Amino acid sequence: MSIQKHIGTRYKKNPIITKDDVPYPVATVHNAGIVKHDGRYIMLFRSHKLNGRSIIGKAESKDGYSFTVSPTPFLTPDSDSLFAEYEEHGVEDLRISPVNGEYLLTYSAYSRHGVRIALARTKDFEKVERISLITQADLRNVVIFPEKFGGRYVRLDRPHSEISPWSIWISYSPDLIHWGDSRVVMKPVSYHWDEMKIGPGAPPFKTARGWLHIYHGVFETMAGAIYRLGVALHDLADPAKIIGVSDSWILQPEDPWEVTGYVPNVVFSCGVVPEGDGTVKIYWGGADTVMCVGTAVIDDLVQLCLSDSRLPL
Ligand code: BMA
Repeated sequence: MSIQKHIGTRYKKNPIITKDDVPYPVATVHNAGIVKHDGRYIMLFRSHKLNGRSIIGKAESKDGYSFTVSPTPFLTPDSDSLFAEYEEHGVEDLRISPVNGEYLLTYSAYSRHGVRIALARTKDFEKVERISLITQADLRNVVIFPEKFGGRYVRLDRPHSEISPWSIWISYSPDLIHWGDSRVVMKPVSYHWDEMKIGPGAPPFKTARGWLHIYHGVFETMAGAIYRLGVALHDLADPAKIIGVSDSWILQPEDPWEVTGYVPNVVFSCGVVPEGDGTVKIYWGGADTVMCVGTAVIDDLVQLCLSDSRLPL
């Protein structure tokens, strides 16, 4: 994945899912959360409907490369609870975190009131239960760590600000409903590939050296914004502490379906799958239009954070 040349490989048969693989009318397939559940890869992807609003579809695979899309969407805006008012303009960019024997789903809920994050849970990817709206507007890109720390759930999030470039924060909760103790953990760097804004990407996963987090960073050019992926390592015991952040991006738009599409020059990840052989499958949306995958060696990503690190703040 010309990831810094020697780190990672793009899958040769990208893109792995396009709108033509979806059995209901959609304009795009992108920004998917993914986990391995009962030996199968379950992907929950975002699609723009033909009215421009987003819904979440489901796809399954035995090998992580070849996916079959379910005949009906997995999650559409709610119609009859408090969630309905806040999801009226669509649901987007879902992340999946396995915690305590269930999967926590965080997704952007769009409405006339702005964008906020909704939290739902599932055990089997058949039944979904909405739990709570866990942020106010304007905030999105919430990823929950797969373990609790000191009895509390921990998330990375990304508030919007008119005063400071949009940055990555951490927040804690005893019950998945009330969140607080928030503080900033990582900021964009001026005149750098991520100088405009950064945000959480895939839920972090555990390595021997720390929690590895693939995030996105944005650079504004005269021809529009470029979305790239970067990598950061959080302390195993205290995820608010960042041990290292790679100075270089690990993936940038290069393939034709990343450079051109619904939104040009975007690679955006909401999910990765660490494998038992020391590699990680990284999934990303290309140009907000198609889904792609690549692999990297986990140790190489860790080393990048440790040996070529920029300051997190
Ligand atoms: C961000 C989000 C993502 C999207 C990206 C590029 O602000 O809306 O869902 O992939 O922009 O368009």
